[in-house]
Amino acid sequence: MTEIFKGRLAILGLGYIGLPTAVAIATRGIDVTGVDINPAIVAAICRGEVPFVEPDLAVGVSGAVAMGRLVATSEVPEADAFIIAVPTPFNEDHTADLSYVKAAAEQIAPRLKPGNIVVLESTSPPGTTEMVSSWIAAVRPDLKMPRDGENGADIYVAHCPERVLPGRIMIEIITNDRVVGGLTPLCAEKAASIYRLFAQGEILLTDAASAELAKLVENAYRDVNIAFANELSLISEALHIDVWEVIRLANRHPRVSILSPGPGVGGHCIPVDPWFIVSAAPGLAKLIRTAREVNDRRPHHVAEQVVMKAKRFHAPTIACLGLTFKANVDDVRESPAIDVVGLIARALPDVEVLAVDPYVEKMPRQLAEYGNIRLEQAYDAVERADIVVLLVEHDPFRAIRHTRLGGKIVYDTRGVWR
Ligand code: SAJ
Repeated sequence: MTEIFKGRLAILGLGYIGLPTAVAIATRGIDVTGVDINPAIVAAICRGEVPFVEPDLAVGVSGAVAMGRLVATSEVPEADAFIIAVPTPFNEDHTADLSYVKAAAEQIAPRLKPGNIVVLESTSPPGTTEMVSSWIAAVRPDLKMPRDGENGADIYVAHCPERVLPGRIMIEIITNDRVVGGLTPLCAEKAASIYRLFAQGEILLTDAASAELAKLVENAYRDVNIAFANELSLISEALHIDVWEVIRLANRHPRVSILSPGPGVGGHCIPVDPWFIVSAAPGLAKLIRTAREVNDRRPHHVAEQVVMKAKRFHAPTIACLGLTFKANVDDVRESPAIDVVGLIARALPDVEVLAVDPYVEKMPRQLAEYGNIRLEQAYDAVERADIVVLLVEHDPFRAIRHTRLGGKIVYDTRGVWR
């Protein structure tokens, strides 16, 4: 059976995943309603604009809105399929905060009719898709929700985790393989009919819990690999060996592929998702927990190194290049670079810290409390600085000429100026 979805579709959450997915589906001739609780986001999309930077997304949104295929609103409409793409942050104790997912399920519930499909795309701990089904059941006891081992249900519920890389979302949303896990095999098949509209990668059908854990495992795998690289960086530093050279050589082995050390792991996925595994199996997920701790400690280590270097000067100027959570994006949430800049500014209150980022126009909220941080253009900051700290490998920073760094202390946490 290779059914392809026809009908109307609603997507709840118009962020980095919901909006690109809405565009991918709308441009395949499906009427899509995007729903968001933030009126500014709804208004921007209605004007055909994108509220954040992501290559090729702006042209997709303006095209889909102009064609009348994509509309945005704050009310959940009636539809044939609903995709939930809201955030799943974590609580203080590292358990998942499912309040947005629950609210979305409860908003969808009153609109549901027999035959409708509900897909959870938000990254979630094992068991969440099952919970979505029970939250809906609590509002709509009249509907027969899917139950494993039973045929026949009014509503099809599945999990299809997103796997796109910020900065390459519009490409990867089409080309990546997709995992679709249903509460029953028929649920998976129904949900897959939506992704067949636009996905060129393979669609892999499974059960909901396996899909949930597979997604978390992908990001935990990357986190552990980066933690390994960060630990190698500490070891190499102590042994006065260049970690980048060591990794470059080791990676020439046909079965070794070590990621890169850096000032820490940011974004909303990799530093979050491993904790969902840890909280699902606290006594067992030891390596995964340690990797998290190693990576969370990185910004402190980098800041301590900079402070030590600064002590050699009377009143040094420190330029920190990069504020976003990774290269060539404008996203500063969960950014280790911001943590490093804040830690330096706090440890050296009398020192001027120049923060530089071509993607950041105003002082990020997290740094606003410090009186000794200034946003500066790259050229001026590098010119004035005694110490230059590279925190994010944005393309314009890679292009800075070595001659401009002459006579300065350079701390390149990304290994791009070697
Ligand atoms: N980082 C390093 N060293 C590296 C690679 C990355 O320190 O060698 C840092 C980055 O600077 C950044 C953080 O890790 O701070 C995360 O960046 P990333 O590019 O690895 O990942 P994200 O968060 O942009 O996207 C990840 C992706 N997951 C995987 O590659 C397994 C993406 O495919 C997922 O869709 C996304 O998480 C998500 O939404 O879960």
